Parts: sequence; C-alpha cells; structure tokens
Amino acid sequence: MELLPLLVQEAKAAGFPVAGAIDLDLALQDPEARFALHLDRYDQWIEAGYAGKMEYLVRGRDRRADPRLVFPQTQSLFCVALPYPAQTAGAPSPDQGARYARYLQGPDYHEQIAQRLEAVMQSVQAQWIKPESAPDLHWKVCVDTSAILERTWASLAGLGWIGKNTLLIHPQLGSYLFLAEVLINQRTGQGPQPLPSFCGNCTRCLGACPTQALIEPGTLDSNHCIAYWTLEKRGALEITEDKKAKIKNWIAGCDLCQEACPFNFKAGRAAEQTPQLETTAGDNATLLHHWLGLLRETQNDYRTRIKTSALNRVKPAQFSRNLAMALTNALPSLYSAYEIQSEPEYQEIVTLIQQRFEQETDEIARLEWKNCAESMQKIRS
Ligand code: B12
Repeated sequence: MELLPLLVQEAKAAGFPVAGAIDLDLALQDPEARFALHLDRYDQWIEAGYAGKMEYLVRGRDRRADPRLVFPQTQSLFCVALPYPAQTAGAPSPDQGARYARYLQGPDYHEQIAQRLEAVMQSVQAQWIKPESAPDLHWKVCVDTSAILERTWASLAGLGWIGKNTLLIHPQLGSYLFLAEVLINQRTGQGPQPLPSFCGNCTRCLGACPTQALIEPGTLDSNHCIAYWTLEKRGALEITEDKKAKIKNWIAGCDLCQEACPFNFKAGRAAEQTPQLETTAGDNATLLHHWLGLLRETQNDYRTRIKTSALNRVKPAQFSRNLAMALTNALPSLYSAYEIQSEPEYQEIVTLIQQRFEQETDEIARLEWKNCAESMQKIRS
C-alpha cells in the first residue's frame, strides 16, 4: 500500500478519526503561498504583542517557519486530530462551581497521543513496502509543545478550517479536538488542500468572549484571554478588578468561544473518555462539598492529583491564585442562592479561606486569598 493511505488507515485504527498529510516542498512552493500567508500572520501577531508573556512563541519563530529545524529530515507532515470530551468539566453546577476547560479532563493528552502515534508509526513501518530507492522510514512525533504551527498544518492538510475563534474546526466533529503531527522523512504526494471556512456570517464566538479577547474574527489577543491568564500566566495577572470578575468561575482554561460555536452543539459527541476531574451534577450540598474539597486540598494533594493530568502545567501557586479568584467571584451567588450562612459547612468555608490566606506563601496567591477573605466579610456584613 502507498504510504499515505497506510498512515491514514493505521491512524484511524488507533482512534484518530481525522488525519491527512502535506508535503513540505509542495507547501513551500505553493503558487498561492498559503503557508507563507500563515507565517506572515504569525509574525504580525507576535509583533503586535498578542502573545503576551509567552516568550517561547517568539524564541521558536524560526522553527515554526521551517519544520526541518525541528526534525532535519522532514519531507512531509502527517496531521491528526483527536476529539476530547464535549461534556463540561469540574463544577457540579457550571454556574457556581469551579470550571476547568474540557481538554483538561482525563490523563495528560501529551503522553497519550505521543504513545499512540508512535505505535501508529511502528505499525506503518512494519507494513510499508518502500520503493527500492527510498530510505528507511524515520519520523518525529509532535504534540502541542513542539515549535510547529499546528493549526496551520492541520488546515493545509485538509483536517478542517481555522475558525473565527482561531481554532481548527472540523465540519462534523467541531473544535473540541487535540491536534498532533508526525514529521516524516518521506514524501506523500499531497499538497495544500485546505477546506473552505464554514463560519459564514456567524460571530457567536466573538460575542461570547466576556473579555473581548477575540479582537477581530480569527485574531486573539492573549493579553485579554481567560485561558491565557489561568493557564499560562504565572505571578501577577496585571489586570483590572473588573477583568478579574469576568473570569467568573474558570479555574484553568476557558471554553466560552468554543461553547458558542454551532459546530460544537452536537451533544454527547466523543464523550468516550472517562473524565477524571469532578463532573457530578449537583445539589447545594454537592456544590458546597465541591468548594470545600478544593479549599482543603494541600499543595501536595494538588501535586498528586495533577501528576498524570494535563493540568500539571498549572503550578500549585498559580492554581491557588486561580482558585482564590474563582471563589471570590462565586461567593455572592453561593451565599445568596442558598442562604447557607448558618450551615456548618459554610462556616467551614469561611474558616478555610482565612487559613488559606494565612498559610499561603506565594505573594500573589496570598493577595488573592486576602481579597477573597475581604469579599466574604463584605457579603456577611
Ligand atoms: C500559544 C497557544 C495558546 C495561547 C494563544 C492562543 C492562540 N489563539 O494562538 C492561549 C494560552 C491563549 C491558548 C488558549 C487555548 N488553546 Co492553545 N495553543 C497555543 C499553541 C501552543 C500555539 C498557538 C500559536 O502558535 N499561536 C500563534 C497565533 C499567531 O495563532 P493564530 O492567531 O490562530 O494564527 C495562526 C493560524 O490560526 C493562522 N490563521 C489564523 N487565521 C487565519 C486567517 C487566514 C486568512 C490565514 C491565511 C491564516 C490564519 O495563521 C497563524 C499562524 O499559524 C498551540 C499548539 C501549537 N504548537 O500550535 C495550542 C493550541 C492552538 N491550543 C489549543 C487549545 C485546545 C486551546 C484552548 C481551547 C484551551 C482552553 N480551553 O482553555 C484555548 C483556546 C483559546 C483560543 N480561542 O485560541 C489547541 C487547539 C485545537 C484546535 N481545535 O484548534 C492547540 C492546537 C493545542 C493542541 N495540540 O491541540 N493557546
């Protein structure tokens, strides 16, 4: 079998429903210069300061411009997408509990996907009858953290289009997708074959972003993005109290621009993975237990909980800061909705907030706990 159908066949067998390839020389010599257009956009984005403090995006610019700087033998990129659960993660009540972005559910996808793709390539290697003159198959698997323009290559390989929320959208599977690539030392014969955008006149994602981080269709200013604040930004957020309030109950990541997307409306899609973060539907008691569980968690508990999860990129001090902010935002509704002032569990929340403030050693997180304790005082007085 030819290399490309074999790659796609093995990827599908390994659970990647969407896969496609693109040859590097055909992308670089494309008469329509589509890769060059993407790279221009990247350069303009960095130049405008939209990367915030993500210095690695500046440092890795040249590697992004040429995958051969990531894997010298690269002749083609084999791109895959893997759906993650569409169900909400974290809060027993999405309005009042702490919410995580959906992609953080389950075990750390970086390792899982890399292992699966390695197995795909081993299997391809075993089955591929290579032309006589061709060298042996060599490859490098990249998942998220390599300096590769993942959405660019996935879109040029025909996996979907880049939506107004800047994410790759597949016409049937939507955008709740992980992207990954295998850089391969063989050509596949495939040139750029992007799908047209089906976003049409829709701008729901832009309207759904409470911080107006999507400054125009297809352009995200990270400096205003809740996902950036909660996942990437360590230390002080350097944003106004008004903006902090807009984070509401997002504790790690944010899915609002994806939740608004009609291509993600198909309920129940791809919920095959077992979520590992709490996702139980809840009553008042469950909600209180949810917050209590988070408040009682020590740094060591947190480290253990995130060891095998993608949340491990959110360090304990950062998580503590995020938790304090989310709880501060949730306090008024938590207080008034249930009139739980007298409940012992509620009293415990009050005590635990004070303790977190007193015991927190990270200066920034401590300030947020102080703010949380003061907000609680105000509500009760
Ligand atoms: C840095 C980063 C972030 C930053 C910046 C996000 C951003 N939009 O760039 C922050 C921390 C904010 C972030 C957040 C999220 N991220 Co992120 N992130 C990345 C990372 C590491 C690099 C992205 C990058 O290069 N940005 C640079 C700028 C320039 O990108 P851009 O503005 O979209 O423009 C590029 C293309 O889209 C294209 N383009 C865009 N519009 C147009 C229009 C035309 C006409 C043309 C020609 C080209 C073009 O040109 C540019 C060059 O590539 C990638 C992994 C990777 N290695 O690629 C994951 C990645 C993009 N993130 C991912 C995810 C899941 C998320 C979140 C959903 C997580 C969450 N729930 O909280 C949010 C979504 C927020 C959002 N709307 O973007 C997935 C997206 C999967 C998908 N379906 O597309 C990726 C691919 C990781 C992965 N391997 O799965 N992320």
